[in-house]
Amino acid sequence: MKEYEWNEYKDHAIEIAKKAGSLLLDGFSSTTSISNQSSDPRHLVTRFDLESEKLIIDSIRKKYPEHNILSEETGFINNQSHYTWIVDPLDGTRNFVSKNPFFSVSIALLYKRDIVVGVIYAPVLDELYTTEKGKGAFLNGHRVSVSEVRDIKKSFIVSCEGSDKRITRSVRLFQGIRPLVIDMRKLGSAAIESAWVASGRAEAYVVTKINPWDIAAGILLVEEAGGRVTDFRGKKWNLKRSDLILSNGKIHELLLSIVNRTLNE
Ligand code: LIP
Repeated sequence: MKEYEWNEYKDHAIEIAKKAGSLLLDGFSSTTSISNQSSDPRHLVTRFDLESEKLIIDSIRKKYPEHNILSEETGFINNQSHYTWIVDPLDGTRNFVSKNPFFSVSIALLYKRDIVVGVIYAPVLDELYTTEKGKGAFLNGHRVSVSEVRDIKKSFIVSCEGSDKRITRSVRLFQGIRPLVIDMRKLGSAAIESAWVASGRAEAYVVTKINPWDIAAGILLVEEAGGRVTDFRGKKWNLKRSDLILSNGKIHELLLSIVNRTLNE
């Protein structure tokens, strides 16, 4: 695979993330109330999730009709390709509905088992995070890197329960980690939380049961920013691994042992 090809895919992901972001921005700014389109009241889906997803999927299908797409609301479109686009058309729907600006569009491209492109766009913040395998991580065109903090006591951690509805483990993780660090917060968008690790705003993101569309772009972003991503057993990410630590690398081993001690107590 030639390098310039990843670049072409990244440019396309940027173009559609920005278009989807501007659609979301219109919805966010409008005064009309936003209803849940899902029959399951625990799963929040607005018309903006669906419109953003349609825009992104239509655009990918037009340009790369032979590729697979895994998207939050539509599921898996399997064309038996080595390429799979992983899409969250609106990550942080709860924030969006509550008029909290921490929401984003997240688009990643998987080639075989490797994430090769990642784009996260937070339209209200006007922050565009981009990455391509082997080429570094960028925020609005400026290179970013993970933080240099090595001391857990000086670490700022972001966290969420992903799709873990029982939240027992995330409550225990808060009890186990929070007393040891500067602060531990939930921002409400996994993509933004991982982007914060990549850009050095947080030392780590600890998450249980996260779905691939929430995290795929963020994983490559953190790795390309010099960080480390593993599951709670220290194993490399794959589509089936959902309990994850994304960190600056320096506090990773210690955080792994704290997480395991806390959950196995
Ligand atoms: C959300 C995540 C958020 C997590 C939620 C949910 P959605 O994604 O990004 O951080 O706590 O459980 O998965 O559903 O808004 O795309």
